[in-house]
Amino acid sequence: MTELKGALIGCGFFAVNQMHAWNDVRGASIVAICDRDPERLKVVGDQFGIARRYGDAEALFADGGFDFVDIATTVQSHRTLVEMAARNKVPAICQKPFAKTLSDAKAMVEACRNAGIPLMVHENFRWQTPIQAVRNALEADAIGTPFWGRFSFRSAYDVFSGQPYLAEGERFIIEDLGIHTLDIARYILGDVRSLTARTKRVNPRIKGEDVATILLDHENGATSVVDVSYATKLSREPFPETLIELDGSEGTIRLTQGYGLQVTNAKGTTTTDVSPRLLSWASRPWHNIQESVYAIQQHWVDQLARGAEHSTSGADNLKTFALVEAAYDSAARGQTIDVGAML
Ligand code: NAD
Ligand code: 89Y
Repeated sequence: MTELKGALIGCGFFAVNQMHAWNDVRGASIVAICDRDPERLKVVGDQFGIARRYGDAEALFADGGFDFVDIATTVQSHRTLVEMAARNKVPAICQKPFAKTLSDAKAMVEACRNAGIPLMVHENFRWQTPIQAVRNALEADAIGTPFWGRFSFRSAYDVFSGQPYLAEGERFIIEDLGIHTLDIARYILGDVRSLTARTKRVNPRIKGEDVATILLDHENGATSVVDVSYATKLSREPFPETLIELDGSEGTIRLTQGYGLQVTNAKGTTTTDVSPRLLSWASRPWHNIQESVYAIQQHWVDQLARGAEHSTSGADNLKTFALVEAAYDSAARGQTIDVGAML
């Protein structure tokens, strides 16, 4: 496989995982990095031995010499940087949340489509080993037709020390974490017709909501609940596990805390350990997320080589992003939102 050259923009908290993963990915490596903060640029440049360093993304694109760009900045700069990639005809990966608004997200997808470049959103949670295991069990027809689901992420893990900006935004858990859980719900039970949500802020030291309960009506007739919380103090902290319950016509699936997959059907009950691997550079409890970063980045390279669409392409992610907007809208107005009408 020819080695693709990549450039990474945004050398912050999470980008370190992406840089480690690029070292492991077959068929690509990072040749240039960019951050407007000189200190972050130096730390990451020195840690990963990257000589080409830029403080300004325009200058990075002007010099060129790379086949794709990996945008790892926070959401404020995503539209500008994705449109810059499109103008320069450079295939782009963009971190979640993809955009500040659905209309920005649609414009970004359109810009890349018009430029003829692939665009993938770094929506990595569906790539987690336990989530893939649930999807594989469903595809193997282990429980017949699913009619109900619950996708649950409840924790009191201190995410604010690593990502202080999460305490400062008007919006918090749906935009930051629930976006992943909603994507998993779509990945497992299919696209969503309508949605009803309720939110709460429990932690007085943050600005946005830290609890959300969301009811989804899927197009295939299934109903699911997505419930997320960073205000839930448990005896055993589950961060960053998504727990899943699925009821189907022929049985049930339970993804339980500690990465157990329980499948019950006419043959009885089987329990399998679906723990993620602990990659050489990973650390608990983040290893589940870290492994999925490697998986999605390998998928980026593999699909580019095949000329095939990415699982979390920009176009696919519009359907997840619409759920985020619909959830805030529903919670604010106390109404059910027609998701199809937003797309
Ligand atoms: P961060 O603030 O630690 O890092 C962002 C970096 O981008 C900073 O160093 C900043 O100086 C730089 N930057 C911002 N705008 C820039 C621009 N226009 N040009 C050059 N550099 C610029 O943020 P973070 O915690 O690393 O989060 C980054 C993104 O990753 C967020 O969107 C966050 O939601 C996402 N994230 C994803 C996951 C996941 O599992 N997918 C996990 C954590 C964070
Ligand atoms: O930013 C978030 C994400 O995407 O995964 C977990 C996180 O780091 C904190 O909620």
